Amino acid sequence: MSYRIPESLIGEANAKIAAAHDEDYEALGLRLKRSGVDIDAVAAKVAAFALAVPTWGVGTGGTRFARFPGPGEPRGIFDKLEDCATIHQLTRATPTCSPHFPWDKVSDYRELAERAKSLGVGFDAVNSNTFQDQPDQKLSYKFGSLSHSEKAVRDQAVAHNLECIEIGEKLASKALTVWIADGSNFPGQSNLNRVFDWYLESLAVITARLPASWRVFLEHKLCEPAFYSTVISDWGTSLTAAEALGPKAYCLVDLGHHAPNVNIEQIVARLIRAGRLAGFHFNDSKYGDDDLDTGSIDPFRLYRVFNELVDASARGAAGFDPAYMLDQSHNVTDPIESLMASAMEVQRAYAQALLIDRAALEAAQDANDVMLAHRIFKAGFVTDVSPILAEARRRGGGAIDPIPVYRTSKYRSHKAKERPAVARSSSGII
Ligand code: AFD
Ligand code: MN
Ligand code: MN
Repeated sequence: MSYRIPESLIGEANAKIAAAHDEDYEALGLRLKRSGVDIDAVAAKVAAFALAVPTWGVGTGGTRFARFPGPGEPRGIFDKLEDCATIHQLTRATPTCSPHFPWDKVSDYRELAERAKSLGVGFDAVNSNTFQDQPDQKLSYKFGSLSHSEKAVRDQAVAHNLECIEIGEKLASKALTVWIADGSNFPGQSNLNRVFDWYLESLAVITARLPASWRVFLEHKLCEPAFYSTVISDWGTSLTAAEALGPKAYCLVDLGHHAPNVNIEQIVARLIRAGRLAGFHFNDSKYGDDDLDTGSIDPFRLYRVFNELVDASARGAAGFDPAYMLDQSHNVTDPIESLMASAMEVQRAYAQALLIDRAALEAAQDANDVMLAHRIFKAGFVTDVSPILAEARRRGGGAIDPIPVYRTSKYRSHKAKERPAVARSSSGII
């Protein structure tokens, strides 16, 4: 029997800090009431907020220099599901996980779907992988995949994406996320227009094969591993592609995939306006696509992004239905702890953005009262909403304070015994 954290442990841990938590929640409730905010309504919204965990995130990540695996790492998708379920069990924020193929391939998807169901998790978008060569692969992706100069390579990459859709259907997924590493390292290496045409040709075939209820998420990235140009480099290229591909194609925003200092929230606003925002890969960064824990470097940026999302939802923006996911690499922490902390940071930004007095903000903007507008805007960010997040978790059956409960359970040592180390796949490297 594989170890799961007993519900009684969560109950006991909650009981110990319940009185202090109630006091904090009540005090914050009174404070918010003075500004006309109903704390229970905010807690209900936070409780209803869901985001997906990437299956590749529960293993220890690595850089091109080294990988330092921890004990009890998941050995395959079934182990990864257990870890994803544990993150959800304690945080009640991550009811789904997002699989990546071929990393998460199994012989029986019905068994996988049933296992997920019994663990209380579902599947979010499926991710294709044409940025690596697999041992049994006929043609190499060294010089590209969906935008390769040779049709045979493009066809192979298209076929892989179609297989991902087929698998995704068996897992009740509703979207395919496509990130390609295609691009060039030398000026002149490829024609910047022809590669985009080839990409569009390939994506048109994939998009045409999507089931009726599915969407395709195009994930852009400015650089890496192609350091001179990437084929889908930015939101402008992504939007151009989505518009060419029709109503099923949307643009996914990974927070790490932009030039330094770019105003990501403005990109988000524009994509919402175009009705093409697919959703997010949340992470944080200081220098590039660092894949650091969400909210660990720049929580204010995350808050600014959520301001746009709450604004769009309040306005009832047409076609606004973003998918939320974490996408980060854990090199020096226990991935389960990092993913729990990050899920809570996303909820924090959401709760804070819900506190903004939008009518007052609009009035200050219209009156060109800059300082007042800024103060109203920032009011949510400077509020400690931790009691709201804790209350949302508690109401959902989760832990008031998840990380101490996780540590007390010794989940990782249990898994270290159950999961003897194996020769690893590269799925921890992102
Ligand atoms: C890489 C990319 C991108 C993508 C992930 C999984 O930078 O973030 O989502 O791989 O395919 O990290
Ligand atoms: Mn990503
Ligand atoms: Mn990335």
